[in-house]
Amino acid sequence: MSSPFADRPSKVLVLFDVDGTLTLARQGVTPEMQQLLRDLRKKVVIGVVGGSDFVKISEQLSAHGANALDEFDYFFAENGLTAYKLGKSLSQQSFIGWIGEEKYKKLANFILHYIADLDIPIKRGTFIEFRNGMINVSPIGRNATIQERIEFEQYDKKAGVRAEFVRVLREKFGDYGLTFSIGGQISFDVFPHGWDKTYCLRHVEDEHFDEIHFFGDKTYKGGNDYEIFSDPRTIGHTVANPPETMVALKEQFSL
Ligand code: M1P
Repeated sequence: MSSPFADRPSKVLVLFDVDGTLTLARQGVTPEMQQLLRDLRKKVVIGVVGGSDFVKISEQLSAHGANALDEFDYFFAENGLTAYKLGKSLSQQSFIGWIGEEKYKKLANFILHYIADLDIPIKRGTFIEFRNGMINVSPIGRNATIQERIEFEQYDKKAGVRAEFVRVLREKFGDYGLTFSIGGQISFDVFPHGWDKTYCLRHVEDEHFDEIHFFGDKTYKGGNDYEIFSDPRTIGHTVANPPETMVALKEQFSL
């Protein structure tokens, strides 16, 4: 069968993280980035792989009248646990199906007790966000505003609230087979070992790309881009923010 990407001059896939790479954290894509990605797509196959859920990522990338699903060849939310190829759904994974109600209840109860006892400057709402393929845990709560997020991130750099929380969970639930990944500003993701961003690579195997590039900002050990960045199947690129991504793309792909 011929590839749906036969129109691209190179058999190359370029995958992008979202927050900190294509957009600022939880914000929309700029028109300049959108245009650059459209130019890149004329040359190679492009995809996005974010830790967030589908609704949030598509909100961020659907800016300026665009429909995010139409702008990317591959669209991977929750690390690829929710996956689309050319706008068509490939598959979904179930965290609760994997962990089971009893074990999840113990984990959720422990997390909520731990947060209740945390003395941090402010708390908002939604401390556990239950997703298809993972849970996301936030000590301040996911209802924090953009400003409250920024302040929490600064506070957490010194206080290490999330690092200590994750340490305790790893110790307490060591036999659960879970990965705890601090990827954003106010929270961390919890999912089974192997359900990190490398998970999405299984969805592209059938296209036998010559090269798979990955651009991300949290590519250091412990960051949620680390596994896919250092995977032998990818060529990893570290960027600090969206403007740096644009410079790197222009250089790498002569745009
Ligand atoms: O994409 C990185 C992370 O973005 C969000 O993190 P936070 O709300 O802490 O900034 C979350 O959606 C998280 O799941 C994701 O990994």
